[in-house]
Amino acid sequence: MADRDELKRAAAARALDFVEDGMVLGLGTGTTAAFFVDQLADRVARGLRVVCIPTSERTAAQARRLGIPLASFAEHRKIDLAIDGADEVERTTLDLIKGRGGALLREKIVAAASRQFVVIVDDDKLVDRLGTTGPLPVEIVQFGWQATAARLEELGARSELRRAASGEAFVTDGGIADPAETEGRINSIVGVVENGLFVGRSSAVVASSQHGIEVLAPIGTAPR
Ligand code: A5P
Repeated sequence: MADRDELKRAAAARALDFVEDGMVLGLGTGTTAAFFVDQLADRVARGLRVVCIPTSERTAAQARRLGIPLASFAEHRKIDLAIDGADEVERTTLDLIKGRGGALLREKIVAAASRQFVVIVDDDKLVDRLGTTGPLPVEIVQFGWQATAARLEELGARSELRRAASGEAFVTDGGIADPAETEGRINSIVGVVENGLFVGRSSAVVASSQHGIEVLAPIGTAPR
């Protein structure tokens, strides 16, 4: 029986197949993304040429330590391929909840700038409906957070402050019925910076399980 870390490592290894020489890569945040960064470093050491834009200081430090060349949006406005983990993946749509690791804003900026966005998960993250295994992170500004939280509750959620600078909360009882609408409604509240719903952004999801690896593609496209 593979343990969870082995499953994460296996998904990360499969995602390396999407990487091509010369690419600008987006590097995600979290334990699964960290396995990807480790394995990417081996390829770089063997001659792969890539430059990477990290989604957090944590990932930047790891990449720097392992000798992966880093870049920023100052040099590259578009990213060829971003690889990141997720907290939940909806099986049918490949929509995601991300950000329980606290990096959702940078992650979403990187995903939005990426031509391909490949998500790496173990199969525990696959769900029938988003919002069923935990809260939806919502990043809000510190000033007036109580008022912003009250507006979020008007949408029918229960909100809970995670820390002063980055509020989170938001899980409706039966999960999130319409992620696209919810994403827009949350972000239209003054004081909200961004939320962890990633709707229509996944190019592919690499999901590993005890039975092997599956590459899921959005409906209408073929898996690679
Ligand atoms: C970071 O903010 C998150 O979006 C992570 O990508 C997500 O929490 C998955 O993390 P793990 O790979 O550690 O489960």
